Amino acid sequence: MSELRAKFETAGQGHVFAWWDELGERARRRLTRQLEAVDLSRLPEMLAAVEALKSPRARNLSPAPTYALGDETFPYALDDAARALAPQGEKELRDGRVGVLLVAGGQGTRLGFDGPKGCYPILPLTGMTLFEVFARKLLRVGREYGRTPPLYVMVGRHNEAATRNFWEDHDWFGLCPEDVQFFAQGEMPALDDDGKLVMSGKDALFSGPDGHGGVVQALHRQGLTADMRRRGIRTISYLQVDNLQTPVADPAFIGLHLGEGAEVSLKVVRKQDPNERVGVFCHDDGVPCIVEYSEFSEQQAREQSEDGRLRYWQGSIAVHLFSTDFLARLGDRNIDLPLHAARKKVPSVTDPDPAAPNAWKFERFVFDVIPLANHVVCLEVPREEQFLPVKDADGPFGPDGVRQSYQDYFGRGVERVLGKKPPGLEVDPGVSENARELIDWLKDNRNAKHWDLEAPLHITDASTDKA
Ligand code: UD2
Repeated sequence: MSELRAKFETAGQGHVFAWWDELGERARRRLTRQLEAVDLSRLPEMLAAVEALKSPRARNLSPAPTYALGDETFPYALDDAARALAPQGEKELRDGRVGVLLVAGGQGTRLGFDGPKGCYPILPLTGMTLFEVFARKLLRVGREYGRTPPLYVMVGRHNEAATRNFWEDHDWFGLCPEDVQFFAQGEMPALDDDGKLVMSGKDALFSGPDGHGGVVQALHRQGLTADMRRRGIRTISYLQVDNLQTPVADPAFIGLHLGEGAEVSLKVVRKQDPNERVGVFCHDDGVPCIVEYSEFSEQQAREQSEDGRLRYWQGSIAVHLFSTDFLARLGDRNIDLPLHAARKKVPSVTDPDPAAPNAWKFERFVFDVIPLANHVVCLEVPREEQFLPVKDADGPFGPDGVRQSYQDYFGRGVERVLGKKPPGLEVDPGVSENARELIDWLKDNRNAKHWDLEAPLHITDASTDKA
């Protein structure tokens, strides 16, 4: 005990024991356990992250090469090179060499939803949850290629039990339980303006999720990079649970990644306007990276190229492919991604419900692996086909906005084949992930039944009289 206290005092953090004398036996044990887990050697890195936020370093940015869309008009097409390499991705899926990594550590707080974000009922007619959407997409990949990629789900400590219970209560949505593995990400403490660790109670240090970048070390520590290798998985498809429209395992993307021999690949969409709040893929001093929108100057964000379009147009949608060897290398070498500081409201023992941001929280960002990779490939994808995240309570990225965009997009597919948009629409993710596939499916099934387009339409495998 005295050793622990001396360690914290030497680091200028002796205040964590301020209420020690008031605490009972159990509370003292709890606090001791928590303090023993704190790595005080991280403090200088945390303070440096605060300084970096206050005075960002100068960057030497330039645009990065990207495979742009082959057809920018609905229902869109990817770059020819990517499409040509799709068979290589399909083979990888047939050979069972692809795994899916879903990060779902976030709560639905910004949505006004009290639970893990993945449990949010999002689809417009049935209220299917985000988790089920992803599971049904995986089952479809399994039907198509004969192998269902194993799923790794990263959760936060605060939502681990709720997430596991939800999947168990729903019988893993038809997936094989051995092929669905949950793992918890790490946590980081917070600092106040004097660089002191924030106490959330007299017997508790504040600690919050360490960001999606925590995934690299969490996979390694919990033996999952080794599990991937044991299963013969070469490529990991990384997705964030809030993006309803992202394909779980895109053969063209996988084919391009393998064909190019990349260690990391990423998908981008063309930024809608200079100030859109997405990270931008570019070069910094010639090294590929993603720079957060907040680090772009107004002038840089507005810069145009000769064709009059944005010079920095590649908005990251946080969809990546990682080679398993690359993930294993980062894990083996204990490489931590850089810390980023953010000013946030942090409940503390002196102010349990702060009205304004009062402290510094710290996160690692998964896209910081990009500069560490030997080769990086970037593919543009159609925004409405692959980027529809549920982020906020209202607006275009609120549930209503997302459901509207979803129905408008798939409605265009229905209209193209059946001549009219129905008043409401849902497409089972097990039937089709995008309007291109839906158009083909509807052409095949056009005459299989009478399509009532005056009422909301729910398209499932059972929607045809043939089924
Ligand atoms: C992220 C990107 C942004 C853009 C956008 C696309 C960052 C910092 N910014 O913005 O550039 O690409 O996504 O949608 O990433 N999560 C965890 N654990 C954590 C934190 C987040 O699992 O500790 C998950 C969370 O459940 C969600 C995803 O990561 O699925 C995205 O997190 P976010 O909502 O904080 O990212 P956002 O919208 O700020």
